[in-house]
Amino acid sequence: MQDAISAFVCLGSNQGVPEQHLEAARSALAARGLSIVGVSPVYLTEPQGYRDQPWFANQVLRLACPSTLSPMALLDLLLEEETRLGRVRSSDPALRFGPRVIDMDLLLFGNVVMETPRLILPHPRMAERAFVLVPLADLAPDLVLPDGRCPASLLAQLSYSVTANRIHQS
Ligand code: PH2
Ligand code: MG
Ligand code: MG
Repeated sequence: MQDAISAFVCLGSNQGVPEQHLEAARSALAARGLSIVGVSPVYLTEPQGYRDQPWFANQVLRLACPSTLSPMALLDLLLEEETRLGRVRSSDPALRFGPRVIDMDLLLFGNVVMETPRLILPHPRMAERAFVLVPLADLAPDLVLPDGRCPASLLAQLSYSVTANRIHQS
């Protein structure tokens, strides 16, 4: 059998009881047959992008994907499960980065680099986001991104702070 491919997914929620939505997301992915081989701590994180909204709970998962699963098939599965868990997408572009029950963003799929209208890998905004990079560094401290950078060196470029499980980023 060929080696499994490591994919990293960032979970996020800032509505209802966010930690419960993260738990429901992990269960949903496992129920779809995905193998979750690593989970970061859950962090409470300052909203980025659209700032006037509740703080998020964020967590990064590591999945071991069979070589038969394509990045696009994984994306489709994540979007389907977001909808099943109650995510409603607003047609208002101003709310693209607004509150959500659950978000499951594909950050990395092995060393795949791709850019299509539906999916860009690595995730195009991950390098700017402490709420992604801090849990990613916890989970995979030795990870090297396709461009040779690692989470710690990306974090060194950002202005952020971590206090217990809270991540502030201005
Ligand atoms: N997701 C966004 C926009 N801003 N901020 C935090 N802290 N956490 C998120 O998951 C997040 C965000 C769009 O998906
Ligand atoms: Mg997102
Ligand atoms: Mg998303």
